[in-house]
Amino acid sequence: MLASYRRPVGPLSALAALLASALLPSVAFAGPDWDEGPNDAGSTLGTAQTITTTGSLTSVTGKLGGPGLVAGDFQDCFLIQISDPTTFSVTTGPGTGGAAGFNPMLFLFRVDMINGQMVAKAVMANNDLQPGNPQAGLRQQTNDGSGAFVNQAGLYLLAISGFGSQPVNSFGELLFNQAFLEPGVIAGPNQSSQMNDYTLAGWAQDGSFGTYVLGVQGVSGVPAPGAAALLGLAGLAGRRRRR
Ligand SMILES: [Ca+2]
Ligand SMILES: [Ca+2]
Repeated sequence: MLASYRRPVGPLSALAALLASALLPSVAFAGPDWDEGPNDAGSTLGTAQTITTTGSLTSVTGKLGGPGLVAGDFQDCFLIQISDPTTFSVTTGPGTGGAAGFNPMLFLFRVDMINGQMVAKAVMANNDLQPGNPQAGLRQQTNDGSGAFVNQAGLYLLAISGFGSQPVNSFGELLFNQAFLEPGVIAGPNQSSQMNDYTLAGWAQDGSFGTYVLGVQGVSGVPAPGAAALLGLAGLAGRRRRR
């Protein structure tokens, strides 16, 4: 009986089929877009927003709200999956705006496990794409001579702030080579010989703020099993250490 079952073809489904056949050829393939939405993406690994879209990601829209009654909003952090390091790029672009003078900076961190703790380790930073252009961008390779680059696919933390606000380690030391403040420079981690902690612990100060749209390539949503496994691993390690 199942083989003879057919959906009734009414005017509506016929119209839907017609629309689908008319629309399909003109719909360009594009990955999904992510919107920060009303729940603020935080400033640390623990409070980052996890991007969970299926497949490749095209854009991220969000807002740095600036000063607040309870807590300010000067940095937004997102957990992403870099799926293709060779084509990886993130660029602030048309659509940015908000408060006058908003001048975005971008930072990338590798999510890793150190002594059973999930940490975000400094990879690269950029302030201005080129002289006269305050928009920021990241790609696979740095160009400050550090040799830092996105060497493998996996879980990363992407952070955006406004000029003046940059990440520090638990000692309050700036995580990135300050050459990143020069237009056109994508810089790696701080080259100081004194540095021995390259993990994100906080932010040096507040910066400018506004709305933003990030154009993204080589990135996808974080696969649920991967994130769960990583978090599970952290929990397991924590339990082991307490014995
Ligand atoms: Ca925000
Ligand atoms: Ca900038």
